[in-house]
Amino acid sequence: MASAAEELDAVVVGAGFSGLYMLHKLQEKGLSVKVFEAGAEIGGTWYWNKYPGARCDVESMDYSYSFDPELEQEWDWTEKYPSQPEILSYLQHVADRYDLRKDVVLRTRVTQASFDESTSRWTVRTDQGHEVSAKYCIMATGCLSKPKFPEVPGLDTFSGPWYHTGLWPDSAVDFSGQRVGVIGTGSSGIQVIPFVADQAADLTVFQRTPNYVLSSFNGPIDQDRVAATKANYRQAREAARQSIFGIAVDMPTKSALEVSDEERREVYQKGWERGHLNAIIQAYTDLIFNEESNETAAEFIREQVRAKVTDPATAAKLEPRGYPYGTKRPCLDTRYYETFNRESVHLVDLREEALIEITETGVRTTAGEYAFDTLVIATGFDAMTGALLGIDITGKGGVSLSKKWQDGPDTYLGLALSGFPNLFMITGPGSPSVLSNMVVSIEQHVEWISDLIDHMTANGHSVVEAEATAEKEWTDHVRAVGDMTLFPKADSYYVGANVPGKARVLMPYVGGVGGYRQRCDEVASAGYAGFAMR
Ligand code: FAD
Ligand code: N01
Repeated sequence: MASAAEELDAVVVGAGFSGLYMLHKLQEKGLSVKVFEAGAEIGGTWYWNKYPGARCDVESMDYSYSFDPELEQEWDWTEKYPSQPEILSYLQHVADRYDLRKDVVLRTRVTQASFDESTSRWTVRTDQGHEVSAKYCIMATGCLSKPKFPEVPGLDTFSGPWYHTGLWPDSAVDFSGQRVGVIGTGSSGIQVIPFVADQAADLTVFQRTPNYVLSSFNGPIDQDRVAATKANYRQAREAARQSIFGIAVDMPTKSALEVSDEERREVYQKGWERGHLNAIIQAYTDLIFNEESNETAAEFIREQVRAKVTDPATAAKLEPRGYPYGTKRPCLDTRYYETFNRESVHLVDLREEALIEITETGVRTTAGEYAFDTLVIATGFDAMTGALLGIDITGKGGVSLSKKWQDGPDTYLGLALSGFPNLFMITGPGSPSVLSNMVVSIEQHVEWISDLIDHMTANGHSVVEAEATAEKEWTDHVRAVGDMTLFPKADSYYVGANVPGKARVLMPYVGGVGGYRQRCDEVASAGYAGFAMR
């Protein structure tokens, strides 16, 4: 006889920044909660992406939880931009400090979640045979957690080892003396390439689209900055919460076309030397709205590439062109462009010779074959919807999420879905998510969901569901705001273009984290307008 499903108040899927904080909030309420995590350790992104060179490109003092002033005072970051091991140990500290691990089930992937209309509860099943019944189902599955592989055939035939940056093994990989091929030059590729080059006998980089890569000027954290921030952390956090990208910067007041070439160059140069993701894109009011303005910043960055790369032909291939700056996620590097000055490093431009297949011995393009001992796959993720659609989720009337989202992900505030009561997403499509300092967005989502649960408890409600009209209005708004910008112009993962067959719609909300927060607060103050409760 099948045993009865375990009854819980809430199931959380994923134990990264989102799932851990959600768990903490639910534990504080005294609710029974289980977190299922596919990985062998907590940490999410910072557990899986252990490739050499992996680090954050939001400054450590900003890329951290703000919910407990004691936590932010007691933790000491060592670098301006924290490395993957440092962020992972921070999250491990958080898990231990708030006694979170007791409710986390590791090495367990949720495969199915279905809403039972007769009981108004979610039944959640895992690949380890769990079946639990929960009132709330909270997806903290991550925007960049489902790895994407090159669409060409043959990876399974390659005779040497290969590593996807997003599935890096726990033990160190030694590239010494090897011929290595790296496919992909997004944020992961540009981070791993210099470190592979340090060890490999020979490295070939396969680039399909050159990226806009700014220098990070990373180094030991500035202790004056630490002291100043710790003395004023509340104001700093508030400024981040009200900002556009979750990072407080001085807001621009002028168009890039309003100032002289000389003044603009000076501003971009200062931005460049600041080593900050937003220093150039937020230097003028119109860089993400106006192509002509954008081109001034794009050309400034191309000049830096030409200055750094000694071989003009290689520099020309590395110069980012064909899409506006900032419309694919820009990168911050450590020695990326300089790496191409090494004799052992070669660049293959896949716009000149297309990738055909991976073979037993290497990689074949339309121009010929390249032999390798090891491959590094840095081809990114099925972003924003991939992890959610990786679970067989069915709502009211047995309608699946994949059917609901066949033309693109409609959501209410990126947090909830009509037809899927009591299910919430953290950093779902339709929220600022990947366009923000994600910890700022994550905290806002978790706190908003937590408040909604309190509201339901206080009012004796057991079911909450986004109304279809509210969902449509929000989704239309997300797309309308997106269409005012240059974002739809690039074939980015923001629009699903990196995954063949995926609906092409701009998934993150580009209206800014401050404006988004205000809208969420208004919805809550209006008694959760756009939600039906009973
Ligand atoms: P994740 O950290 O992705 O955690 C989600 C977890 O859910 C994963 O552990 C996954 O295993 C688990 N999961 C998914 N599906 C299932 C399932 N079906 N069953 C069980 N478990 C499941 N953001 C920034 O703001 N700044 C940065 O500088 C930055 N750098 C990044 C660098 C890298 C290499 C990557 C990949 C992302 C980076 N990001 C950055 C984005 C980063 O993902 C977020 O900042 C943040 O860590 C997301 O936390 P999360 O908990 O929402 O998701
Ligand atoms: O993935 P990506 P990522 N054949 O999608 C190429 C965060 N992150 O893992 O641009 C050949 O950006 C693809 O080419 P193209 C951050 O949010 C942050 O690097 O599609 N090439 C591209 O060059 C980031 O944005 C950090 O033409 C193929 C690359 O692979 C997000 O995670 C570090 C291909 C994929 O780039 C994802 O970054 C790491 C194919 N079939 C990650 N398919 C920080 O620094 C794809 N490519 C904070």
